Amino acid sequence: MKKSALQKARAAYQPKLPIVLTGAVKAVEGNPTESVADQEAIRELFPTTYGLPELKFEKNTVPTAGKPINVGVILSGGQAPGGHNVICGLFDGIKKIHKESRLFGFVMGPGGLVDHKYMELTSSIIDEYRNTGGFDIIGSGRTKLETKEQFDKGLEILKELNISALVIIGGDDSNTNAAVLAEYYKGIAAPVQVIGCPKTIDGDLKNDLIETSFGFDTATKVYSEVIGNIQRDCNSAKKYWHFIKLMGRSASHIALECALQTQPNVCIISEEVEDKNMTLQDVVNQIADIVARRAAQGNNFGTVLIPEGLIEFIPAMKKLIAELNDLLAAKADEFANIAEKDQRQYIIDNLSKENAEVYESLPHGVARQLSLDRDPHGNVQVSLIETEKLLSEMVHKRLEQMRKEGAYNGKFSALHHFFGYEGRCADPSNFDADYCYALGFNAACLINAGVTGYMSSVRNLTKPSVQWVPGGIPITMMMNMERRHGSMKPVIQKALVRLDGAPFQKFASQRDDWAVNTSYVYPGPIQYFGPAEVCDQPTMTLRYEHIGK
Ligand code: FBP
Repeated sequence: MKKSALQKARAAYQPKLPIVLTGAVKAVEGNPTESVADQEAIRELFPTTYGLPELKFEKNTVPTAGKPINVGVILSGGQAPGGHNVICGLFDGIKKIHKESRLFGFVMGPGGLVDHKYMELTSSIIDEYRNTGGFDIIGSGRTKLETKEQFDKGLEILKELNISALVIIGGDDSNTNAAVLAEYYKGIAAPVQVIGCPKTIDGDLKNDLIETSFGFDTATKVYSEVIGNIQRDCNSAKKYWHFIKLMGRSASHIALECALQTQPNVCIISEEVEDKNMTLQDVVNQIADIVARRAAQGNNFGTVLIPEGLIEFIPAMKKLIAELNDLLAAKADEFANIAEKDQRQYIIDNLSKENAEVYESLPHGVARQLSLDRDPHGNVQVSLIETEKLLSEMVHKRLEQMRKEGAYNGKFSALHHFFGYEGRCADPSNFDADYCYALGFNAACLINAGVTGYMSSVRNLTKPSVQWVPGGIPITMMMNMERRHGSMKPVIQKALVRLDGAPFQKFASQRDDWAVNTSYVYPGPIQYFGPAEVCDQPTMTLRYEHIGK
């Protein structure tokens, strides 16, 4: 395969491990844990893996002799930069335990485990993928592991390959599955440990012990570079308003981080919209007011960042989606047999009066999207809803109304962008290259420590990577009960943007200035070689959350 010059140079990069992981380690147990909420229900569902202690690795003075182990690995869900390095770290970690250890990758996601599709990852394959973006080494998929049949089918191949540990690299839903699988295997005394790794560009899989999910750093840097470029174009031509939707599913972490990096004129934060009980029209009016204020100064251009999950956070929409989820789960077969042209009316007839009115008021495209298939985990596929176009059309209408009232006298020409897929497979930044390698290597240490139902955790991330703190946290600790597909299920609680958190507070204290004055920042592309202040900075979210600056 032909390689670019950067690919060749990057292949030689040696990710830096936390110093603790460079020699023999011992696992030190902390206090027993509790789930974040619904303790009784979670304890009952996870009788053997609930309440386990946190683990921290420390240097061991006595080197321990390891035995060869066979390990399986799965990439699950959306791509995130650095996934290959998790696998490389895991490979190097198990080889360090014993040189005859072997790594098997299940292909195209969790479905590979169930369908017995796998490949052995040898050192020559691994070396091709060091420090590269993408998940193409084994592919990824969104199959949800949830039934006993799937678990038993998986166990057959694990036994056949003599695999004693499975590492699932995924987001909140996939790690929920990892916890359920760990509990099932432990419950039936099957000799397979299950370890999770925190992946997602969305940045919503985090807590005190998982400071960030991998991929968020690189993806937000890629989006910020492009937003910066657009801002420079927009400040040069001075004739367009750019409406930029950013991936991130429900949470607005990506939009917020990009706003902190680029200082746009407007950035909507879904969590704030919900907190202030805003309607879609309120959001539109807020943007239109800023457009009008800038127009009054002769500036008929600007940028608006929109988190892709916005629609779900508008309280009226949230109620509608909740009822739709239940309705579509309960009447799935009936709905599937209704002709497409009649589906809209069917939904209106079956919703409560209040929600039917909201549904009817939506543009047809958006309404249709809300009634289409959920992903296998029951999520509305928000990336397919064209919120950026919806908002700009509504802003246009509002501005025409303001013009009639004498409150606006400008030109409004909008362009639309959606950034998501552009950043998910970028070559990992130095931060993600190191973090992912450490997460994978640390997963090997958790396997060696004999635990199951744990997530690989590497902390202290605002410090240089050699000072990072490796360990593990029981996945059940992150769980609560939520309604999915019409019934209550144990799931990892999503970390949304906290309005009292330092990143949002920082943004809120500056946004009025950014709205009217043109204060754009141009971050430029990710740099892999050069001074640490250019190449090794973590995200602003991480910096504000952990060191306040
Ligand atoms: P996960 O990491 O949770 O799998 O999702 C990442 C993500 O990029 C979301 O931001 C986005 O909404 C979704 O995947 C898009 O899904 P798909 O890749 O199936 O189009």
